[in-house]
Amino acid sequence: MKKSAKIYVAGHRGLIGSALVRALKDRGYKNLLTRPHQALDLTHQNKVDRFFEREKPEYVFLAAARVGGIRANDTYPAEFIYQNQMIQANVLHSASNHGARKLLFFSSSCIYPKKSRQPMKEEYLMTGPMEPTNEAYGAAKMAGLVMCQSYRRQYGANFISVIPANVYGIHDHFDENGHVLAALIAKFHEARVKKKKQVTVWGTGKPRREFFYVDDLADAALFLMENYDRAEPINVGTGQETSIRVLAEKVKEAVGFEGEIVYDTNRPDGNPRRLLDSSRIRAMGWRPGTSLERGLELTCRWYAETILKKSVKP
Ligand code: GFB
Repeated sequence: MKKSAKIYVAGHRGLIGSALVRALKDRGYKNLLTRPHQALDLTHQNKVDRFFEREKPEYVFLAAARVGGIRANDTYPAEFIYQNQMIQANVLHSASNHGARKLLFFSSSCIYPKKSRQPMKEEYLMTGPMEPTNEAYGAAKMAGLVMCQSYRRQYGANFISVIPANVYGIHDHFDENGHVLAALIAKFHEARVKKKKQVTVWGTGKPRREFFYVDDLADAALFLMENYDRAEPINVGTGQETSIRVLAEKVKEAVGFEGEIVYDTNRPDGNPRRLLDSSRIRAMGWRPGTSLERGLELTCRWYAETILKKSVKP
């Protein structure tokens, strides 16, 4: 990508999109194209197509999506499957119609089978049913991946798909509909400020996740935009697993909460394990740079400085 290339980041205010904009600006890309949701609703085919016709971006990062943690996925499956399919169908189709040179689609590690062998290699996709709590989102994210492959096969479009591990970081949703790490930061902060004695963590605490700091994902995405041109999706993660129990202890410590942790086993655990085999991107020379401790520190600091000050009153 030339520094002057016209690059569209779809979803630039979200967790992943905002990290991409930071990374692109840091590296001197000057011609970034973004549109807030109010200006361009990506679920509307005509609006999206007119936008691509007028702007003709050369490169597209498709980070716009309806996302959330286990509760949101489980509560709003219809919205998750509808909105995600609409967004990706419109953006991929218009990018192809209006001559984008390359597009990178963010899929999700929840597209792997619930009972997949671990660590999960790209070839294990579609070998078994998905975890029910995130099936609607996973089905949409699987369809997006197959759509990239189909446009490549029929039209020669250079569309690639990335499968990230559980992404976390600044600009995430810090509430009960958020992903576990952000949701726990919010819970522990609130408990500390309100001097509560207990924090309730959902499930058994036994599931394990591969937590991946969002700036590392943005770095990997830029690397793949420059270096990867294949139909096969590619995993990106840290290779490290952490149980929810250990995560909860780390968040408790990072936030400085001194009370007790209790587990609500009436809440779902979701996938028991979800560890990606990222050896393909590793073999290309890419490595993640942020430890979970460092990523947690950065995320907690951002949360305290931006969101907590406005929302929680002692
Ligand atoms: O990030 P998360 O919500 O979703 O993490 P997934 C869920 C795990 O954390 C479950 C436990 O084992 C929960 O029981 N957990 C404990 C909590 N306390 C909490 C809490 O307060 N909030 C939340 N959210 N979880 C995601 C999908 O699945 O995987 C996304 O929801 C995406 O769509 C991502 O695909 C990769 O890790 O289960």
